[in-house]
Amino acid sequence: MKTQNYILVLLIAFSCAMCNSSKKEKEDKAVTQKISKTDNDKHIPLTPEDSLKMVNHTIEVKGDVEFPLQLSVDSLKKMKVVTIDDFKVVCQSGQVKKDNKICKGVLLKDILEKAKIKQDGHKDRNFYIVGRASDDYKATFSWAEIFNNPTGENTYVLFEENGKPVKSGEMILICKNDIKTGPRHVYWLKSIEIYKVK
Ligand SMILES: Nc1nc2c(c(=O)[nH]1)N[C@H]1C(S)=C(S)[C@@H](COP(=O)(O)O)O[C@H]1N2
Ligand SMILES: [Mo]
Repeated sequence: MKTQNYILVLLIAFSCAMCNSSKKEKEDKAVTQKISKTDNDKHIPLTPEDSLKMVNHTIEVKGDVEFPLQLSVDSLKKMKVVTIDDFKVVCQSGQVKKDNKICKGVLLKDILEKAKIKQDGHKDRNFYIVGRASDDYKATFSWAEIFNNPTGENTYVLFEENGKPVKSGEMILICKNDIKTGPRHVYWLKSIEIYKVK
């Protein structure tokens, strides 16, 4: 093969690799850019079309785990489902954003046990867990909070609010015993990432 042809093949292969990021990811990025262009503290109402683009049908459980998972509402329903009463979403400002009488979800702890964090002996406990949304909103938990603290019994992935599927996306990560529950209430949940502290 001539050098010129060889370079051409390389260029094509390279541009194909660059196109690899999924359509969904591109759409998410476009919407996120719209959000971040405006004041980050303000609640920017999205158009129904843009909101729809942020919805994920599955959440990815990944990072330092033995068994990465893709969880849908249906797969959560096959796990141990818990009922959560009187869950209020309170913003850092003190404003009550939501007041749910009854919700259904699965403990984050059960999800992490299913994925099995890659631990090297019993002193290997310094992990952090990030709940990430399509708009790149994030909440962080620690291994100790989930596995050695009452927070572990109060952190859920919700799929139902007041008898109906959740509205902003299909699954929401919540922590019921936070003082202000808004910050670690992650709607449009996309992934749960487990990383070891380096
Ligand atoms: N994906 C995502 N989740 C989020 C937010 C966000 O911007 N994106 N805002 C948080 C904040 S600041 C609050 S108070 C609660 C309620 O926000 P809402 O008023 O947008 O429903 O959700 C939290 N979860
Ligand atoms: Mo908030």
